[in-house]
Formats: sequence, C-alpha cells, structure tokens
Amino acid sequence: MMTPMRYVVLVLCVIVSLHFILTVSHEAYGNATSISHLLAGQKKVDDSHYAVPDLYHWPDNSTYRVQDRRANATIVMLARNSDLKGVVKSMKQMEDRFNKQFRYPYTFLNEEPFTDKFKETITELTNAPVEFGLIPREHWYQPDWIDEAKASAAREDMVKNNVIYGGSLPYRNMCRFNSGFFYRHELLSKYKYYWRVEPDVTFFCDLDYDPFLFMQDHGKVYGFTIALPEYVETIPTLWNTVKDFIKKNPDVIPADNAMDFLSDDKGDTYNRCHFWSNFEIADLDFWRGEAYSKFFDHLDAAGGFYYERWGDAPVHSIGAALLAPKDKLHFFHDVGYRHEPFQHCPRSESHKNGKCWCSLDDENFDYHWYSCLPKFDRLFA
Ligand SMILES: Nc1nc2c(ncn2[C@@H]2O[C@H](COP(=O)(O)OP(=O)(O)OP(=O)(O)O)[C@@H](O)[C@H]2O)c(=O)[nH]1
Ligand SMILES: *[C@@H]1O[C@H](CO)[C@@H](O)[C@H](O)[C@H]1NC(C)=O
Ligand SMILES: *[C@@H]1O[C@H](CO)[C@@H](O)[C@H](O)[C@H]1NC(C)=O
Ligand SMILES: *[C@@H]1O[C@H](CO)[C@@H](O)[C@H](O)[C@H]1NC(C)=O
Ligand SMILES: [Mg+2]
Repeated sequence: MMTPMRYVVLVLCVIVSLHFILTVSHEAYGNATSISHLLAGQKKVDDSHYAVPDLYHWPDNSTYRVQDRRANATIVMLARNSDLKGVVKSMKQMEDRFNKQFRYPYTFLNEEPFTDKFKETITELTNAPVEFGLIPREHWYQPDWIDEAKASAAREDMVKNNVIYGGSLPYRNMCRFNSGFFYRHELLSKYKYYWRVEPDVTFFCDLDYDPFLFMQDHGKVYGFTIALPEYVETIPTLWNTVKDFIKKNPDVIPADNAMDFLSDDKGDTYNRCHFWSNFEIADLDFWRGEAYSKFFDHLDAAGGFYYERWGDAPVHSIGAALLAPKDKLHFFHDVGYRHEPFQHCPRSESHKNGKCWCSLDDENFDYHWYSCLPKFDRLFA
C-alpha cells in the first residue's frame, strides 16, 4: 500500500522528468526557464524601451487631459452624518469616473461635527486630500430678525398644500446656506472652482478631461447638466424681489446676460427655469463678487428663504443668468448624471468617448417636455 508521502514523491519525479525532457527537446522552453534567464530578468529593468507612448494613454491629446496643469479647485459636499451611505455611493463613483486620475481635494461641510466613523469611511475611499469643515452657526440657522410666527405659519400652509419639504426648517437652512454662505466657508476660501456633489447621485460616464481647467480656460462661471422649472408654490414673491433688485442695481446687470433663459417676456415674469443645483461646477469668486453678494443680500433681506421656501437652485440660477454674460454659462453635455428623478445622458460621440452606461433611448431629460434645456439652447441660436 502506498502512503500519501509516496504519492507526493512520485508526482515530483514526474514533474522533474517532464521538465528535463522539455528542456532538451524544446530549446525555447529551456531558454525561458533556465536559472540564468530568470536571474537576468530580475537584474536590470531598462524600461525606457518598453514605456507605453503617451499617445496610448491619451489618444486625443487635448489640453485638458491629466498633465502637470491643475486648477485651483475642490469637490464639495454638504452632508449630515446620517447621509453617509449616499455620500459613499456618490463619492465612489466620483473617484472611479473622474477623480482617481485627477486627485482634486474634497471638502465636506456640516452644521454638526462629522463623526469619526464618517471621516474614516470617507477618507478610505480616496488618495486625494479630504477636509471636514464645521459650518459657523451664523451661516446656517434662521436669523433673529426673521419673524418666527410668520415663518411657521408659512410652513404649516405649505404642509397643508403638500409642498415638497414645505414644512422643513432644516431644508430652508440648507437652501439659504447653499445660496449665500457655502462659498464663504474658510475651507473653501483657498479655492476658485468647485464641483458640488450630493449624496445618492449617479455618474454614468468616464470623464478624462479636467472640467475645472475647461472652466478656467474659457472663462466660464457656471456649469450645469439639467435645467427645469421650479415649483411655483415655493417662490411666490421671488421674481418681484428680483425685479426690485434689477431696478435698484442696473449697473451690475450685463446687457448680454441670459435673461431669455429665465423669462419669456423680457423679464416681466419668471418662467421658473433654473439649473438643477445638486450638480454644479462653478466659480466661487463669481458668488463672492460684488454683483452676486448684493443680489444675495437683497434676497435674504426679503426673508423669502423662511417666509416661502426659496431654493438655492433658482437663486443660483437667477444670479448666474442675470449677473453674468450668457457665454459664461456652460452645459456639461458630456457628463452623464442622475439625481432622482431625472438624468442627463450624453449623446453620440460623447456617449462613446465617455463609455457611458446610461441609455439614450429612455429617461434622457434634455428634451423632455418639462426640460428647460431648449430655452438655454435658444440663447445661442
Ligand atoms: N449638514 C446638513 N446637510 C444637509 C441638510 N439637509 C440637506 N443637506 C444636504 O444638502 C444637500 C441637499 O439636500 P437634499 O436632501 O439632497 O435635497 P434635495 O436634493 O432637494 O432633495 P432629495 O435629494 O430629493 O432629498 C445634500 O447634499 C444634503 O446632504 C442638513 O440639515 N444638514
Ligand atoms: C536560446 O538561447 C540561445 C542562447 O542564448 C539562443 O542562441 C537561441 O536562439 C535561443 N532559442 C530560442 C528558441 O529562443
Ligand atoms: C497631438 O500631439 C502630437 C505631438 O505633440 C501632434 O503632432 C498632434 O498634432 C497632436 N494632435 C492633436 C489632435 O492635437
Ligand atoms: C485659488 O483661488 C483663490 C480664490 O480666487 C485665491 O485666493 C488663491 O490665492 C488661489 N490659489 C492659488 C494657488 O492660485
Ligand atoms: Mg439631493
């Protein structure tokens, strides 16, 4: 009877004999497996000869590909500790579709301190620097001069009318913060451009050019992917407040602005079109500038962030469309993006170049009846 040990010895013998036979009969096999060859392989690695030409990495050598040039920019996300799961989903895609190559720093903001678990989970997802910031109280909470009785009556009214987030005070704080304060946070003061990301969004395509450098080189101030009308119940007096601002500050309104995106009658009424601000690639200095600062202060003083439910999307959009020349706005047609319940999917060459996994046949919001993109297109027709 053979023991297991004998089996092992037998198998080894067979392997050694095979190796010997192959070495003698097949010269190439012998060369490849000889000790001297294996050692030589480890000795010197002259890889200059084998270096992959740049061309293979970056087939169309556009100026915006990974290179030494970097923009002064950060990826920014406002989030609660309880948003962690959705934050991770968004950030992992951000890394895989874009930032693994570019390593732009992340900035997370919250009106409460982030937990260690939040910070550790996030930091593990990237090699890029990550900073966590606490929002100063005076940038977040409802100011004292707001009449709370009036504000709470407005909230109750909206609950009765089923207005989305109509009864929420935190949601109002968030909208006001995003409208007029995030760009003043000390962690953002060192940057010029930002990409705003929200929890639970989807990025469908690889982005292998640098959108921040694109903004910089073309002097753009605001980039978007989806445009649609705002719920009228949330902004009953917003446009009158804007018209009052225009009357008082004609000097900060450029003639070639995008008013025709906002209004179908040269500014008399608001058509409610706005860029969906859960995605933004934009210039922080534009918000920090004189024109928008005056604009925000004017809106804030009217109290509509609390007496109504003004969203940061219409406020940013009206600010950008009114106070910047229209050619400083940019539709990021090549960014495949979804925030429930709408998505933008790139077309034709961009779909192919981005290796997008969204389907063009369905669910593309661009020319859906509810989309404001046609109004944006017409600005340049
Ligand atoms: N720190 C903090 N962040 C908030 C709060 N409310 C909302 N946010 C963040 O603000 C952004 C917008 O909030 P969302 O709840 O996504 O609002 P929305 O996009 O209008 O609506 P849904 O995404 O459909 O819920 C997200 O990045 C949230 O994580 C809050 O009370 N505190
Ligand atoms: C094996 O190595 C010898 C000496 O280095 C060389 O002359 C011969 O061409 C090699 N044979 C093969 C098949 O690579
Ligand atoms: C890409 O770079 C090469 C070499 O620098 C140049 O010859 C070529 O014209 C460039 N192609 C494009 C499309 O810019
Ligand atoms: C980045 O931009 C900010 C805002 O414009 C500016 O204060 C800062 O000096 C810039 N940093 C660099 C390195 O250019
Ligand atoms: Mg959201």
